[in-house]
Amino acid sequence: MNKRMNFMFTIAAIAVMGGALFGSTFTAQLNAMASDSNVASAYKQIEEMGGIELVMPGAFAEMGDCNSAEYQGRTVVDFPLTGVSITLPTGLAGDFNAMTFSEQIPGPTLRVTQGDVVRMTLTVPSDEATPHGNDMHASQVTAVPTFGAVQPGTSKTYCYIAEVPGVYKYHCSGVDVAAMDQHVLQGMYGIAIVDPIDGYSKLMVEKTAVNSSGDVYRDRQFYSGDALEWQLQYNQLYLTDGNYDQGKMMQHHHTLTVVNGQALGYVPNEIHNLLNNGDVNKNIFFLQPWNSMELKQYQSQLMFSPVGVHNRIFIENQGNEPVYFHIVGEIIDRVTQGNRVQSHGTETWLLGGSQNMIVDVVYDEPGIYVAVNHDYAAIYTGAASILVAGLPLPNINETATALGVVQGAVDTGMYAGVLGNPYDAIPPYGEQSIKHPAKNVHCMCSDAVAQAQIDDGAVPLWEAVPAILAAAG
Ligand SMILES: [Cu+2]
Repeated sequence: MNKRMNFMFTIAAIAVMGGALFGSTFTAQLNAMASDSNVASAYKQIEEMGGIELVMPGAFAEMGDCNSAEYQGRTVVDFPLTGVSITLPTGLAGDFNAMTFSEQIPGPTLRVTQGDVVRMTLTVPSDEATPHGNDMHASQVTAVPTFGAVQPGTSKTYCYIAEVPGVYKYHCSGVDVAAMDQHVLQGMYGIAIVDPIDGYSKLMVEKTAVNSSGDVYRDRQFYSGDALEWQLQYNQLYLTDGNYDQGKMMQHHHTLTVVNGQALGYVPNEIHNLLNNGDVNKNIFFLQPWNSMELKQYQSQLMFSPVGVHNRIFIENQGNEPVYFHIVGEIIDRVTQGNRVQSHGTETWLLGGSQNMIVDVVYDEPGIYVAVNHDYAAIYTGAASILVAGLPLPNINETATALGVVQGAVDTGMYAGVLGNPYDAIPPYGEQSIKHPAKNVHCMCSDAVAQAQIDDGAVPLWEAVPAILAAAG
């Protein structure tokens, strides 16, 4: 047996022994649970088992009762969702039969502060063909019956304390787990952001400088915890003729890779073509599947940031395949999971399924940056999202000046001062959010949800841009 094999054998032996030990302890624990009077001693045994203590309390919790004495003195945040099936476009593969939370993919983002109580209600309309459920990863309550099926024509409410800061997936649990893959991969997912109770840490960025003697030295720069914020959720669509194809899912043979529900949803559209190239038909980017103002809320949009500003991106891998998150042209300044820093100064960070992170980044140079899943199959099927930092495009600067709308860009240091940032890429504001100067209507959602964005002040560019052009003659 060579050295490596020997090492492997040792690992295997420890694993087997560990399994046997854990098994016997677990059996003793179950016996202790048999009568109520033994519950206290069961807890004590678990406590004595060390690390298990961190994981097990959820197994003893009652279904998220909303009258718990523990909730007194805490802020209670309501989070109502509706489980509803609608038809939505894919851009590259025809329409598809989507399942949604509240007519949008992803579902609405919940944002609370660590220690808040979430009161979550899922309603399934009576004309919906299937039950749905809601599994919230930010909770620590018993999965059964809390996340169980909600029948059409009924609703279910449960409560929990958001104890741990970070980003968390929530998703449909199908019909008591049956068809859960279908419901999630057809669109029933979203995130909860739990802000740390004592706020976000300031950001340190590695830089160098040259002193007066000509020596290069380390020049770390610090940014406040306040940030311009984004949300990016990665998933796949597995489709045949607009319907979910489980066979393709089993083979990890995706049809499209979606970011916030849309493949290539953050690339230029004909508005940008016009502003930069003087012609709606002269594409800037080689893949522009949502290239028309006629597409309304589905037309692709770009993301804009000023240079030198702390950006905070909440990222979740909602899907079935890994996400190798990378920003072409940038180094990620910080990666945080939960409320613990995982890395400073890294090129790419890997997210497995149902895993999340907070990426902090500052763009130093005006230019065009592309957030990708650095898996080539994912990039070319949808996971390329473009962010323009600063005001790097002389043509747009000139065109916007000619149209008399450039001042907003100059004032804010980014084109969002003219065009706004896409509504669905921006999470609800928290205490340390730098507000975007404007939002434009953008979502993989029904017309009713798009209208709600307009009612919230978002600009429908398909109306605003032709009006500006007409006014400019
Ligand atoms: Cu469902």
